[in-house]
Amino acid sequence: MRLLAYIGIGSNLQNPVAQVQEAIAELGAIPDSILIARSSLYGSKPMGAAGQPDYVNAVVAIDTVLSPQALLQALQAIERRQGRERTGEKWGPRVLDLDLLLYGGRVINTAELTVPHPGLHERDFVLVPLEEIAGDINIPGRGTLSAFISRCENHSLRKLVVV
Ligand code: A4P
Ligand code: MG
Repeated sequence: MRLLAYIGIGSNLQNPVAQVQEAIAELGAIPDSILIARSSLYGSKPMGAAGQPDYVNAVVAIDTVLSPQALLQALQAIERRQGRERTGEKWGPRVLDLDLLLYGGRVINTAELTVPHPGLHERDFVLVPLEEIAGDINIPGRGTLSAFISRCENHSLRKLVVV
């Protein structure tokens, strides 16, 4: 069955703008899937460890027939290809982070996968680009997106003009 999945992209190392753009191209090449929409790129102040560089964030929508597990594996393969290393540091700097934000209207709670993504509704750098391409959608089990945007912590989000 085809459905829409939303993927959050984040990078704050090794030319983050280029990392995010490359990731969007790679996301568009995932088998059995079609890239439907991509948000603008946004600059944001880091959530988590102080002293790390600012992030670049974006969100894309993908029409897919892949299972959520297969999609997660495809995301992790892209992270690895772009040199992602898992240091174990919570909210530490990274070359590329791809999070499965929403998978249709599904709620998933397994050892490998929590969907909707657990931090989604608290992060302006996810909610604002998501709203740009999805509008005021329902976040399954939580409520409408706009209700969270007004409440979440401010990371000095700014739309980047990329030429
Ligand atoms: N996993 C479970 N659910 C999901 C899901 N919905 N999508 C599991 C993706 N992965 C999911 O992931 C650890 C495990 O989570 C995976 O093996 C998968 O089975 P990871 O990518 O190694 O961990 P992580 O992303 O480093 O998790 P962490 O530390 O919770 O980071 P977050 O929550 O992703 O946040 N500040 C700004 N301004 N912008 C950012 O983008 N990003 C982070 C990272 C910190 N600060 C930031 C930003
Ligand atoms: Mg992640």
